[in-house]
Amino acid sequence: MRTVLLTGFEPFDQSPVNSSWEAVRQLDGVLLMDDVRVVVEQLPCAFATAGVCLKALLDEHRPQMVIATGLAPGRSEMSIERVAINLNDARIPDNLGEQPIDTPVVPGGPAAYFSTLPIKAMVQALREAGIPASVSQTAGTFVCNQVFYSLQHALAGSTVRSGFIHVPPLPEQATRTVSGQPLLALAAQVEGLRMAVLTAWNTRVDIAQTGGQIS
Ligand code: PCA
Repeated sequence: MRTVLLTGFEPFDQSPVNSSWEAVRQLDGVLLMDDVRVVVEQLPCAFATAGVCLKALLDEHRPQMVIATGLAPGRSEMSIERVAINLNDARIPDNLGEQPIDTPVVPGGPAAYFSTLPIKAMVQALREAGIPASVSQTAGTFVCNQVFYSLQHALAGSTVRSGFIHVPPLPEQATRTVSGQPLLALAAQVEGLRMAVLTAWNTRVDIAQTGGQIS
């Protein structure tokens, strides 16, 4: 049996839920095909423990592909992240009260890593299914970026492909977000993640389609 590891985060910033965890937990044990199973795990939202926890999960599950996910409070689309940077700069404290400012994720590591997933094909598959999606050029500088960078660093040079997806808030989180902000229903998030995983698994060479921005 081959394994795809899918992670979501625990709640943070006083929110009672984290949409990334609510969505990924519904895919636990799903078979992508007869011999490919999705395994789901939750990561802590803390700089000191998230990366350590992720590395332990890589050792435990020995996955063939990894997709980490997190909540992006200000976004309305499934954001397929392109790049992880070697920088922590926290606007708010994490769940352990830590708030690093301008520290590296990995001292001496490369400035950045690209996703090794077919991000354009994933965006296209979601859009064709009517699920809002786009390529994102930044995963921020908080714990999600730290996990994304740690993931790419741990798997650099291996055959295991990996990347990160930010998901929008759920409708029940609306009171915590800017009024009028689009949200995305849980069912759409779950289906979007399932399609993203399946497309990533089945697509070895990404498609050439614009996903860029002017600024
Ligand atoms: N989102 C935060 C950290 C945990 C999460 O779900 C982020 O985007 O960094």
